[in-house]
Amino acid sequence: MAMEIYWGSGSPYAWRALLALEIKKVPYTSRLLEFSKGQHKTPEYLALNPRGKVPALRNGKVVLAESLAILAYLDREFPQPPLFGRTAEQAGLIWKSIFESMNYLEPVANRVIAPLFFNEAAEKADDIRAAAKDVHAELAGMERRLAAQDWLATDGLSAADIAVYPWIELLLRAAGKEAAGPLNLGLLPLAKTYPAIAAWCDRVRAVPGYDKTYPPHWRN
Ligand SMILES: N[C@@H](CCC(=O)N[C@@H](CS)C(=O)NCC(=O)O)C(=O)O
Repeated sequence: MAMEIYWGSGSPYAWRALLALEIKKVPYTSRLLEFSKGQHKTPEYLALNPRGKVPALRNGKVVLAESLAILAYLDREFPQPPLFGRTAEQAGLIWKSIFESMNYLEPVANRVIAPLFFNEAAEKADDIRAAAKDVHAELAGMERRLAAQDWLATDGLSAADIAVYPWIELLLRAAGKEAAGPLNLGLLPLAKTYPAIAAWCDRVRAVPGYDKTYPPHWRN
C-alpha cells in the first residue's frame, strides 16, 4: 500500500508533510481528517498518534507523528531533492532557521492567529497587538535574509522553507479576517510590508504540486 498521510485542512504542521511529499514526488494516499467531526480523536487514529494531532504518516510498519520527524524520515527514505542540505554547514543553517521559527516566531504568531480564527479578537485585542510587535520583529529578520537570498536557509528550497511557510500563510489569513481590521496589524498587503517575504511566498507557491497541499477549506 502507498504511504498514507493523515492531515487536517489548515494545519501548518500537516501542510509541512504534504509539501515535503509533493517536493519529493512521493506517491501517497491522502487521509484528510475533519476536526469538526472529531476524526482525529477516533480509536483508529489514536492508535496511530495517541496525542490525536495531525499530521501522522504510515508507511508499511513505520508510523510517525510530529511534522519535523516526518520531514526527517522522508528525507532519509527519499533523499532527492535533499531537504536538510548537502553539507554540514547547510544542515546547521537549516536547523537554525527551523528552531528560530519554532522558538521565536510560532509562539507569537499563534497569539495573533488563534484569537482571530476562533472569534476572540475583541477580548484579546491587547495581547494580539503586543504579539504583533514581536511578529514584526521576526518578520523583519526574515525580510533581511530573503532580500539577500532566494530561500530561507541555503541556496535552495529546504526543510526550513517548508517548516516556516505555512505559518506565514496562516498569519496572512488571520490578518485578512474582518476582525483584524481595527487591530491595524500592519501585515497586509505583504508585497508592500515585506516584499522579499512576499516574493519568497510566490517561489514556494510555484513549487510543482503546491496546489495539492493548499488547505481545501480555504478555497471557499
Ligand atoms: N508538534 C506537532 C504539532 C501538531 C499539532 O498541534 N497539530 C494540530 C493541528 S495544527 C492538531 O492536530 N490539533 C488537534 C488537537 O490537538 O486536538 C507537529 O509538529 O506535528
